[in-house]
Amino acid sequence: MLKIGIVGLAQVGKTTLFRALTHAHGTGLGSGRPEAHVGIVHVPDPRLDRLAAIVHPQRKVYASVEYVDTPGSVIDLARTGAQTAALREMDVLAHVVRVFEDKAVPHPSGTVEPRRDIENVELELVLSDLGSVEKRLERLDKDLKKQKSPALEKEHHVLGLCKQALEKQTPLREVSLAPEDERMIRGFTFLSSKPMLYALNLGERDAAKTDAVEQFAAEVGLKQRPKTAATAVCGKIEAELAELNDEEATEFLASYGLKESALARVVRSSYHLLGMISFFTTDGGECRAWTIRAGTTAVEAAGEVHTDLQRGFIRAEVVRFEDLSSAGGMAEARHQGTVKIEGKEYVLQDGEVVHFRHSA
Ligand SMILES: Nc1nc2c(ncn2[C@@H]2O[C@H](COP(=O)(O)OP(=O)(O)OP(=O)(O)O)[C@@H](O)[C@H]2O)c(=O)[nH]1
Ligand SMILES: [Mg+2]
Repeated sequence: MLKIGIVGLAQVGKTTLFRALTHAHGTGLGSGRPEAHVGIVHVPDPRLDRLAAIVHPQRKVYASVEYVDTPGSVIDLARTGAQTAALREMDVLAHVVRVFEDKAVPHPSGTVEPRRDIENVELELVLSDLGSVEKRLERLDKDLKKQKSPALEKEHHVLGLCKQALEKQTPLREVSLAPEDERMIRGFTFLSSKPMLYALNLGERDAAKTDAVEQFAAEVGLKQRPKTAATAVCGKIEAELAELNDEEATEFLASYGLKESALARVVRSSYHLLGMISFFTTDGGECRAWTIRAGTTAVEAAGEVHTDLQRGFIRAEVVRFEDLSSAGGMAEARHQGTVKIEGKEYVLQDGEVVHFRHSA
């Protein structure tokens, strides 16, 4: 399951956002409880809703993601060894950036300056990684003096590249390494290598503009950079939204001129950053969304559903969501010729509905 760590400076609205996200779509586990810091939430997906309306399954199972709320400033977390471990487990860091002005909530640095906060946090992640890299390089130097080894020399070389980048304050997510080199250093779970989603926490005044994220991103100095994305939220509004039922929520959003809650946007951006896509199954009385990496083959995807399906894989029947939706049913889609039979090596595309044929 995708793990999204909510990080940022102190008092920027992390917990407010976390509660809103987990309360609104929580699965029950930890959601909505004031003391909870981990919450598993369903990923809203209108495509799954539409499929269920066609297929009439007994159950509808959304994909889920895990949000982790981190307390206080991420700078303090990155500096204390024990806490960094929690950060290292995350797939994505959602950096909540304070943009809202509110005299009742003093900013620890005295003024609200998103650009400064973004730079400070980035620098801290870079420094934390530089510390780890230097320590490992020292160790490698010692070992290589005792005995030459191609594997260690290779590691030394790759970490050397990382060090060079970090010394120039370039986060590791911007360093392009060969896939094998990337695999080699994956175990270090460097903080600056994690995809970063900037969640700009706007004030109520700007709530209607959360759709216009580009404008705010430009104002706070965020440029298009590798493995980063920006989204805008309004913590206060999201917190209110979380208290409403679906119908009320839609109305409430509309009153602000918004189409969807922040959850959908946060999840979508995170998926996108990680190159994740969804496919659907409708077997066994269950309509279900699955999350896979882009590039996953049909036989690998079968393994996500069940190891038996992977082992006994024969063929996959694949239809695009749009085709099934417009056909209004599987039989009609077949009739229209949009259901394709694919083999093991077929690469699944986002939004495909798949039925795996397998031998027992
Ligand atoms: N006006 C306004 N206040 C907000 C917004 N989001 C959060 N706050 C307030 O800011 C204060 C801090 O919010 P929290 O969500 O606790 O912030 P945090 O980042 O979790 O704080 P720490 O965990 O202590 O670092 C609270 O008083 C919130 O009500 C917002 O969008 N607008
Ligand atoms: Mg908090």
